[in-house]
Amino acid sequence: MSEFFSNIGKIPYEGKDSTNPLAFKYYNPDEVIGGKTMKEQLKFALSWWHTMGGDGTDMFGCGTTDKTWGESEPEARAKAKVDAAFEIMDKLSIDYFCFHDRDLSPEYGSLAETNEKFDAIVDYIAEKMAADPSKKLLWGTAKCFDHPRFMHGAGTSPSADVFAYSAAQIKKAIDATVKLGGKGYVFWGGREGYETLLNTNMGLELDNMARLMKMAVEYARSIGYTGDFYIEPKPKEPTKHQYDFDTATVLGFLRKYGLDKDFKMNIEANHATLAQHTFQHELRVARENGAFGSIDANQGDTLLGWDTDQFPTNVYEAALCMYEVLKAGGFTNGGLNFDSKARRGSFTPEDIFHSYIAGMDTFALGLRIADKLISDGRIDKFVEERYASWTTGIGKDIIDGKVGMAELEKYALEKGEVTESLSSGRQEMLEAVLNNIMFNL
Ligand code: XLS
Ligand code: NI
Ligand code: NI
Repeated sequence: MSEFFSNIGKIPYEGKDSTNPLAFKYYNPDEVIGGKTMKEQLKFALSWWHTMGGDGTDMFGCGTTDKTWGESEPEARAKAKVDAAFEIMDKLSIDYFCFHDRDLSPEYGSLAETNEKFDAIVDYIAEKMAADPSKKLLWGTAKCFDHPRFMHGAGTSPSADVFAYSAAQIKKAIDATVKLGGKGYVFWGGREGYETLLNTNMGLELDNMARLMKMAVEYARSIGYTGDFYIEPKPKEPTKHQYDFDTATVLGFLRKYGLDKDFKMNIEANHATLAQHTFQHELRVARENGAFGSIDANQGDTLLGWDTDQFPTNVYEAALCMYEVLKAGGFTNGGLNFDSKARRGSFTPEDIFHSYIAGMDTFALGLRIADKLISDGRIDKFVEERYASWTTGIGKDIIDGKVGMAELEKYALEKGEVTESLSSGRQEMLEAVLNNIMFNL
């Protein structure tokens, strides 16, 4: 088998003083941080669609980088992609990957033929994984948004035939996920949303989306799948109104349809900001609701209003993200998938490596800072003290359910003005504490 990146060797960890662009400065896979190795804490994953398929095409022009992997025929190319992906993962010390079915193998003439060719590639990946058990599938998903048949949605299509086709495609993607030992299956509502309510039966569409998810869970469990299902919230793009707007919206949906036991969140940084939330907000909402699952690591651009899927380099955001991950007890079935693409102008093969090194080092720094933030304790202690009134006296009585409206009225009347019970929120001081920890590594 030929080497695709013969000018690039295994990326070493050289530490923060290294100036070698093809070395990690902060990601030291076997170093223990917060009780686990960095490799176990971060669980980095390669995204098959951006890394193996994305050629820089945008709405103003064709691709700028060659992702044909030296093969013109689709079957040979799909195989070459597998070889190249394993080489990239190996050289970058990435253990996990994520795929859409069609990233692995494209559509052919009929669904039967498409499935047959897809199975062959999945078998080929299984062979490669058997030869190198360090390579694992983080999650799989089905690309039910690309082909024209999905123009009005998949599970939310007005056409029952499209719904059935989507179910067939998802069944196959679940089979592949299970076969490759994946512990996650993602539903990102590609075109599950609407453009105008003038043509939309919102109630039926949401009921149907839940029906499809329920069937998927039942099927997967019936073939022995024990992993998690994730919904990946996103507020808009491609449709104007995506149903899975943000974590809070998705939680309401899951609870309404009794799906909350099987589903967790796959939180993507750029989707959080598109919903006008911070990345940390989305992670916190998921964590507080026991629904934190996995992460799509990337970042948007504050000046642009779409999903730019940039490789993450914002250390501040990564630190606050990893703080939430550590507070959630770390990843279980989930991990950090780089749903990120090199900029269109970063078109050389080496840019794949530079991009991942930048993203991985950013999250390695984030982990180091978050661990320090927790062991330093100033922030957590401040928050604890801010809520101290809930641990004794009337606060404790409220929490213990010992008082109602009448008792609280009596208490307030006796107490008089309560403004003095408040203390400063000290936001600026806390931001300075975070900076102090960040730049004291
Ligand atoms: C698109 C989504 C997509 C999902 C997987 O915005 O991020 O890539 O992660 O379908
Ligand atoms: Ni994503
Ligand atoms: Ni996205």
